[in-house]
Amino acid sequence: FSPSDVTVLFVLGGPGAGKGTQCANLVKQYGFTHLSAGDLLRAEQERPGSQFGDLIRDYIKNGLIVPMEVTIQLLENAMTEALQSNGNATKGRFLIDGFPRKLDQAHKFEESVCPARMVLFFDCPEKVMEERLLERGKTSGRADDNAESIRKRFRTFIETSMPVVDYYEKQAKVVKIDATPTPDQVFANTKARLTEKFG
Ligand code: UP5
Ligand code: MG
Repeated sequence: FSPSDVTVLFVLGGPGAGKGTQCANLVKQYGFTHLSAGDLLRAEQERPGSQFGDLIRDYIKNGLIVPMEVTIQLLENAMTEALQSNGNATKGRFLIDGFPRKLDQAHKFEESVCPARMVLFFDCPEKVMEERLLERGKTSGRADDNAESIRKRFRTFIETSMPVVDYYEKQAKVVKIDATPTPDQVFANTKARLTEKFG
């Protein structure tokens, strides 16, 4: 597909900041196609015959960033599929959740797929994110919702992913939202900020 066929919003924030929760709200309100890079990687890990299963499992458990070729290919495939399959009901509008989380990914995606229109950044203190993830870990079955993996995810977020937010900040593309209130309150603030910016 051509970059002019699509509008992409990146949705960033630390582990457990509420990216997935708010993307679900945005889909209901505005009709986007929601693509979570983490969900796509987990699905690829489970896909019979995938050559990347073991690699993805290992990276996710250790909170490390899977080599970008894998993730970008999965995103591009999912975008192509969405554009072909839903009669383009969402008009090529995509929420890309949890990506890019390393500068090289950001550069590569913008070069080879398309530039992002804006970045929603859900800002949340570690203590709050840790509580949410440990609580979710009681039932999520996610291999990285345990104290040790959570610590590693936080470190990767600070060292590797925050520079991506700073990079887009310099381009004035970031809308930063406090992710600590209730999900409804966070969504209300998100809507207000989007209206402010785009009318
Ligand atoms: N919750 C949500 N909002 C709340 C609120 N306002 N108040 C109270 N509770 C709230 O929410 C997390 C939990 O908190 C839920 O129980 C929710 O009900 C509650 P969620 O909406 O799931 O938050 P989210 O930010 O989506 O958290 P997630 O755990 O998905 O974030 P991560 O960024 O850690 O996970 P992701 O799936 O994106 O990535 C996982 C791993 O995949 C990475 O660590 C990495 O190893 C790999 N990866 C790559 O290698 N490359 C990529 O490009 C992407 C991922
Ligand atoms: Mg998520």
